[in-house]
Amino acid sequence: MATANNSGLHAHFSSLDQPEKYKVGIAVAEWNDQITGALADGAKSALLEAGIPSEKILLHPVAGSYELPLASALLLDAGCDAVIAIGCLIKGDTPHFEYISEAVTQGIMRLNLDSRKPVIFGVLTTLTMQQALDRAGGSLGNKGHEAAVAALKMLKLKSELLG
Ligand code: RBF
Repeated sequence: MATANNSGLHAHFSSLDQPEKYKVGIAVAEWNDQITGALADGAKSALLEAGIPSEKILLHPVAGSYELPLASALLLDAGCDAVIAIGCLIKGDTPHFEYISEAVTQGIMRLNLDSRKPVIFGVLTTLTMQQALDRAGGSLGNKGHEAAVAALKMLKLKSELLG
């Protein structure tokens, strides 16, 4: 069952050392832009709160969620230390939802392992618009903000392990 706070996701995050040295990309799908805009705002504010300078946050729109893996790869090529991929897939009457969800999930995971850089899955896959609204600043918080916190945690882990 969904809860407002999924067991203290943020509980053990202490701040990133030297946040000013990091460049972070945000790729945002334009499909369902009422949702993805709110998620991107949440992600950006989490990065700013952590001390990443605004000029080092590269926010780029793409048409839809299917484009997120390539856009994320290009942002890594452009020197980003981490990328947050933001989209919103809402299940319709045809199987597109399953095809796109599967492709994006696999594409983003592959990028993580191939690049050894965090590429965070900030894609809502919901059955209804209301479920998406609840997770984009509504009753269940802002999953874009949580996605950015996940990116910060991975950058911290990488710096602790590898310097
Ligand atoms: N992109 C999304 O980000 N969310 C959607 O809910 C979504 N629904 C789509 C439904 C159909 C039938 C199609 C053909 C595309 C949809 N897309 C959606 C766009 C998709 O991610 C991609 O931008 C386009 O297929 C172009 O490659």
